[in-house]
Amino acid sequence: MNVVNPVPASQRDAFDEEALRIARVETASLKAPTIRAHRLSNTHISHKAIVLVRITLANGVVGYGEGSSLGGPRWAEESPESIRSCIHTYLAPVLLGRSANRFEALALAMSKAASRNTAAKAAIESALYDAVGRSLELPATQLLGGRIHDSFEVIWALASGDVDQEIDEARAKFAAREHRRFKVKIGLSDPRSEVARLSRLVEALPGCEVIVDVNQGWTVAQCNRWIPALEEIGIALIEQPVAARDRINLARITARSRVPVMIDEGAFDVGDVAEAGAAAAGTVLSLKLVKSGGLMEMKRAAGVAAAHGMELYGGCLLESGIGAAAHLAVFSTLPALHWGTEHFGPRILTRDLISQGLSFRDFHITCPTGPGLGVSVDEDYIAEVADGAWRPAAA
Ligand code: MUC
Ligand code: MG
Repeated sequence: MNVVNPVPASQRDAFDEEALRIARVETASLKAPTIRAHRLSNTHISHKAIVLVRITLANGVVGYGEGSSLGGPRWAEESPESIRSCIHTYLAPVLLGRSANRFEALALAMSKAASRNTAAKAAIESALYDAVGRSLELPATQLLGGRIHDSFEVIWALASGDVDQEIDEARAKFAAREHRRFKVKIGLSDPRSEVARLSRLVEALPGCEVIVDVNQGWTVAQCNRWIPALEEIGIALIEQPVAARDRINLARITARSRVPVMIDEGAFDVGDVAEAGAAAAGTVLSLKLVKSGGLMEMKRAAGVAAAHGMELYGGCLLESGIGAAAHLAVFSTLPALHWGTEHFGPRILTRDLISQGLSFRDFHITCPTGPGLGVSVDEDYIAEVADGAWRPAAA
């Protein structure tokens, strides 16, 4: 049978790679204030340091990406300063002039130009998906396999360390039908007092689910002693209790615990995920762009974890609406995101960097549907909180 394409070849050629060439790569660094101090085992913040990437294509279309870090180089090796300098010195020069739609080739070029530096690479790749999606008038999800999910249950993190404040905060979120799952940051003080804090929280929040993130704060001995107490009070999930490098002990802890254990800082790239999966170091994986180094790579990490029977959790590093949208673009194309997502970052900022595109309703966050990442970036507010204005990278 002859298949006749009704569109003439000249019009079919609307997909113009010349128009999609990367003409400019710029970065800005921001200090966006948060609504309260956010305390983790190894750092605390009262403003969020953000690196933004703005990529302009030959057709004039602009895309945005976000590079996240926490407490400078504390949560992981990358800091706002290193993210910016890596982009300007090593990544932008291998991208400028090339077609932005060649996502895999550009990721390869970036991996040859710099090892790791995953937050920097993720920021760039987010901006590429945004710019290409906007150029083709397609949501980024369409370039990632197409959407399966429209929204996810969204977790809120309690991290002031003051239990009365945390109870009030959680009750207000629950009453507003914004959140009913809460992640509590522990590993900051002695485990006995933290278990008492958790016990009060669980009691004060009927109808809610409480999970904990130890951020590598416990020794193996502390895990053996205190995880049974977490189980007793009904904690639903335990995130990264021991040091990131210690997958052997994480596997032992996972095998002993009846509460599911999630690996976060201990698994960055797909190789880490494969090793963690094979060793059963955690039965849940936290997915983060800053760990995977890009949208496509995060999707691959999800596939590898799922092949090892791991459940998936939509992690964050307190990104604004720009970073949240990039994560949601990938999450919404995954067969399953068992634990929902914790992209509360847009709400921990006193004001988000986007003016529209995301909504929090009925305990869920709704995935954007517009072209590219589907969010409208608020350049005026960005200028207000910039501590390093937009700077172009040289070829
Ligand atoms: C982490 O380790 O998960 C994400 C949420 C939060 O409160 O801290 C971050 C980092
Ligand atoms: Mg974590």
